[in-house]
Amino acid sequence: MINFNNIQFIRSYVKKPEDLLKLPQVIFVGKSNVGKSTLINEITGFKKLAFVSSKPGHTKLLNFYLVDNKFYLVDAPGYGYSKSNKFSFIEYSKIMDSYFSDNNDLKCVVLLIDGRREFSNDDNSMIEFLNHYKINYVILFTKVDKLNQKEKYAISKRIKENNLIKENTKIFYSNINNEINLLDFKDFLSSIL
Ligand SMILES: Nc1nc2c(ncn2[C@@H]2O[C@H](COP(=O)(O)OP(=O)(O)OP(=O)(O)O)[C@@H](O)[C@H]2O)c(=O)[nH]1
Ligand SMILES: [Mg+2]
Repeated sequence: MINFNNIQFIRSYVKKPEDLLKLPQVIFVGKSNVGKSTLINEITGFKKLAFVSSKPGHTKLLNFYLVDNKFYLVDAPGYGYSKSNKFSFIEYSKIMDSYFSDNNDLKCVVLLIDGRREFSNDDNSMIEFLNHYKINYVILFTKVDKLNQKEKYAISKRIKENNLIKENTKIFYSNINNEINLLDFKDFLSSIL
């Protein structure tokens, strides 16, 4: 079992690091402001470990954390924020292409989607990319604490209607007010490493 509270920030990188231990990696990707950094803080129990911002586009580099000396958790920059943003799509693609290419340590991509929103074109491009390169991924819906029952039901409908998502894709939900929700997600991470 992994002790998620035993976590250490390694450093930020602009491309796939070459100076790390040979350990498995899990990366959190998704639209800017979806809650990637928040999720890192939630699962590790350290509220201020990864920088959370109410303004989109905060994380601009690949931030590596070492969890329990067993695997690296990677906080990726967000995509899809306004075109005028200083952090351009080109920069984003450069960082991510370098990260994904020939990365044998990558065990799983966690694609975060805001539970209140439809899949964006960028979300769908990411799913297509992951399917195309046969990269193992799961989907985690965030901000479900803001949803009522009907809106929660709409999520399952959206998954069914999105024909890019394979039938056996694992789906998780996060709710920052209820950590118990993340237990199955942590069990899943422990099981794939
Ligand atoms: N209510 C609620 N708010 C959340 C949740 N997850 C994240 N937030 C809020 O959403 C905002 C953005 O969260 P971040 O964790 O900084 O998002 P990010 O995906 O890391 O954003 P970038 O670094 O810009 O890509 C913050 O104000 C968080 O408090 C959630 O599950 N529920
Ligand atoms: Mg962030």
